Amino acid sequence: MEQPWWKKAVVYQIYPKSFNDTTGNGVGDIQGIIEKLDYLNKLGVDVLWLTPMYKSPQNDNGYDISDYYDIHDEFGTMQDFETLLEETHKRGMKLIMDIVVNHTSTDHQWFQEARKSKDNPYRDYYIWRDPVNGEEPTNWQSKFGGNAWEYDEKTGQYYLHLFDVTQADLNWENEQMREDIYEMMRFWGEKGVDGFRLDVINLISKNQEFPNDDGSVAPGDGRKFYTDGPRVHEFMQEMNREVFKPYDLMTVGEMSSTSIEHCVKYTAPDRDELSMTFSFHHLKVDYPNGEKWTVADFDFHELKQILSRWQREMNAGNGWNALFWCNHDQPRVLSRFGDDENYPVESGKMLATTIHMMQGTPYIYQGEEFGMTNPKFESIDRYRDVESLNMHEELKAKGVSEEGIIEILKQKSRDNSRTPVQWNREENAGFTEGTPWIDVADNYKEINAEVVMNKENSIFNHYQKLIELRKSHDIITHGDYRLLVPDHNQVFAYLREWNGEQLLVVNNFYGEDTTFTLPEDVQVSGEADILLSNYEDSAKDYREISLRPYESVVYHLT
Ligand code: TEU
Repeated sequence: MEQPWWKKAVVYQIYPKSFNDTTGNGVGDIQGIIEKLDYLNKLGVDVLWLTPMYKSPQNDNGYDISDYYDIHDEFGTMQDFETLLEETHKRGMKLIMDIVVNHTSTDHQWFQEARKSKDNPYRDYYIWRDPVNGEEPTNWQSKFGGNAWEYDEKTGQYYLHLFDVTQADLNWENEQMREDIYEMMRFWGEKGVDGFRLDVINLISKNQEFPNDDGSVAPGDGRKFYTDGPRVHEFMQEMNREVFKPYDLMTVGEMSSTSIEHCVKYTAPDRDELSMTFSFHHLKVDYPNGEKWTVADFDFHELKQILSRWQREMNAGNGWNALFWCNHDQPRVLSRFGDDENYPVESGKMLATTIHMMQGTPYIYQGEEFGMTNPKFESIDRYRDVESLNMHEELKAKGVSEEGIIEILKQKSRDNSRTPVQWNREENAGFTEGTPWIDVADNYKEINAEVVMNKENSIFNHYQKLIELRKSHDIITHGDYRLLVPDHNQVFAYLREWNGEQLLVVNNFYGEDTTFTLPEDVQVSGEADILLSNYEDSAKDYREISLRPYESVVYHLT
């Protein structure tokens, strides 16, 4: 059977606001992306994903869209966008847009109409409920803090916002609203975009009874009433029929608190829903008891178990994973699961290998390819993210000290990944000639794309090789997966098997030496070649390996 092209592709995520500014206003723009297309081509990625660039008041950096048909002024014009698309295609790459259809900005014309009166034709495009005993209709919490319902004086009802109060949830029960959304998506399909990343798409179908949450997970959690909700698969199939199929689009759904069972359903080819899904369970291994807002080490065993389960069970169900460590909502992986001070190059490469040798479509987040780190901002005035600012207030109200809050934000804030891309040693790391909207990390003179590109055996080279390997070795795409030495306290090793070939991937996740012994029940065949390693002289004999700090080796056995 012919496989879809995106099964062998590697995607690069661009957060335009922090990518490259050509106008000097301190905010990245579309022309800035065009300037760097050759750089991206050199890296070897196949697809670019741009986070939202539509018109928006930018309360949540563009995830609050006020006009789906227009480009936000600071980023440029529709003409710029068309040029970007053309230039991307000229270089043999594809481009996917980020689309947010769980909610719109409250500045969107639909919401402006909807709030006017209860009988406005757009009223039902959103989710309105009467007060219950003079209070919020349910106790559900917003993901950015506080109750998820906002009272609107004019009509005396509450509207639902699972995120910021300026991000009103759309009512997917309304057929006309759905048709308007599909029409808008077709507009971008007509322009020639190659696909969509669908923001929190598994939250669009809400339990229509809107019950209170009894607090079994956390007080007022609410997630069980809208996560992978009652009609979500039906809506995905409808969207596929109306938009994805006719334009032959690649699609990746961002799935909040989902399950493997649902992700198999979203992505199994015979169900005609999505191409692949992002899930986040492996990025909660430093949330003790589910609590993100605390300083914590990560649980290495849990990390291995979660990634391995998703590898095995998605494969078994014919589903397809999007593979990633970083995005614009997550801290930098090098600071999180690696060692950004003592072993930045070794651990950066090791982490890349761990995820890129798995089955799925890998995503690289801007700056990851040359080892960007968390900026470690020491005071609240350097943070910009709405979630971080809200949490600062919430934690303060709970009595956490200012220093304590900063320690948490240094580890957990979404701004950790949103600082400007460090292009070179010049002022503001070459990102802007003006004042950047958020500070550049202090380490830009040592860690930047230019320095790294001029070094042999750099992290950048390592990413290039990983991308090439995926193209030249089908086993990476098709092979079965087996976790080895699950109880080892330092080593994350796995075996891929396909068509009489094997890949043995061995990673030391810590800064101390250790050894790996191939389990006796593993049947290995023939000769081993080292496909990739992060030390020059890794051991050829894979049966018993002494591993140095963060050492990572990929053996190909044929
Ligand atoms: O994120 C969805 C989401 O649930 C998160 O990863 C969120 O950032 C996290 O729960 C906060 O702790 C998507 C976008 O990627 C994010 O940037 C947006 O803010 C959010 O949706 C709302 O559109």
